[in-house]
Amino acid sequence: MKKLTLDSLGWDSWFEAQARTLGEAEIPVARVATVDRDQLLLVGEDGFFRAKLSGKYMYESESASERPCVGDWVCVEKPGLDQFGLIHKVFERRTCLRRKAAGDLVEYQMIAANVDFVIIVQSCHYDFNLKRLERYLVMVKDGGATPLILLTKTDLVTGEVLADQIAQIRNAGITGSVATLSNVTNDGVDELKSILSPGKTYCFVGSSGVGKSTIINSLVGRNVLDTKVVSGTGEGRHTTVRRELILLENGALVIDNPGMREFGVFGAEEGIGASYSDILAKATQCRFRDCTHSKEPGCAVLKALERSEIDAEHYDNFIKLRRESEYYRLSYAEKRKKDREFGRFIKSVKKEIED
Ligand SMILES: Nc1nc2c(ncn2[C@@H]2O[C@H](COP(=O)(O)OP(=O)(O)OP(=O)(O)O)[C@@H](O)[C@H]2O)c(=O)[nH]1
Ligand SMILES: [Mg+2]
Ligand SMILES: [Zn+2]
Repeated sequence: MKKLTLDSLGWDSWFEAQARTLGEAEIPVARVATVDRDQLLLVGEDGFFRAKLSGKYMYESESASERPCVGDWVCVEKPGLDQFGLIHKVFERRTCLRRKAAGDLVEYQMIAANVDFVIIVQSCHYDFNLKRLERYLVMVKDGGATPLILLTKTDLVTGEVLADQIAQIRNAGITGSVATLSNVTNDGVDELKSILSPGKTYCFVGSSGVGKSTIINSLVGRNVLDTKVVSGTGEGRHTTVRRELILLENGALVIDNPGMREFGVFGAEEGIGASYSDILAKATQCRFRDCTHSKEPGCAVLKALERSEIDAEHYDNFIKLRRESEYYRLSYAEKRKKDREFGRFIKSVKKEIED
């Protein structure tokens, strides 16, 4: 592998200024390419290598959002060849992409750090949704990156449908750049390539199955990422499971992401699924599909609770978390409608995209 420079990996004066305050002349730094539980893949001047968090860092970092995520810059000690590097510090992020974490109204889940542009991908075939697009725009703005909108699968719709979707975006007052492409006919792929600059980081987000990994494979020119055929309605099944930083030939850096349904709420429900699989398994046997498992007749969860097949405290936590997640969704919807502050926020987002 040819020698990389830190600049080519996205290092800039923002990080340089932090490095100087650390007071050491030669601090080995690297960028996080992938996080796999407690193991990380880093990329530095000598290429890719594995690392872990130092015990001290683990101990001192109080919240999950302080832990390194893809795109972060870290200080890392490299004990020797074939050994894990040890991460001592995570640099303050210049920008980030984040969403509300499960069951917590304050904590955020980091999606990616230090991204310059977030490419919001929607497929014009079944996936296009203006409200969701606006929510993505708000999320991108919140983290300080610049949004780019990309409509995929143009081969599956007529020109009229596509034109109508673009008109809907414009009528909503969103004036930023909207790119369109088809991975089948390759229409628009070169145009997308031409807007990616060396040393800049582009993070792809959007629902599962819209073609994020397919585009990145096409940009790389090789199948570096898994993709999977989706059902007739375009519904995906979460082929990508990991966030990953990839270096393109032209020097641009791209981050692939697993599909997101609705951030915030989705984050919460994902968390519920992982920790409460026993309750969710029972819930499939409830009489009503929209059972809240609190009072309904024929509720299999309540029955299991009565028989002590489910722990009472575990059940209480589940209900509490569910309520918080619903509360969050409601408050979000209400904000959208009533809160004038939020209206102004949306306007400032749109203004920012115009500028
Ligand atoms: N017709 C058509 N199919 C496409 C296009 N782009 C991608 N696909 C297909 O859509 C399916 C899903 O593509 P992926 O790239 O795996 O989607 P993804 O967004 O990475 O999905 P997740 O990893 O689950 O988030 C694959 O079968 C692709 O071949 C396109 O422009 N047109
Ligand atoms: Mg994918
Ligand atoms: Zn129930």
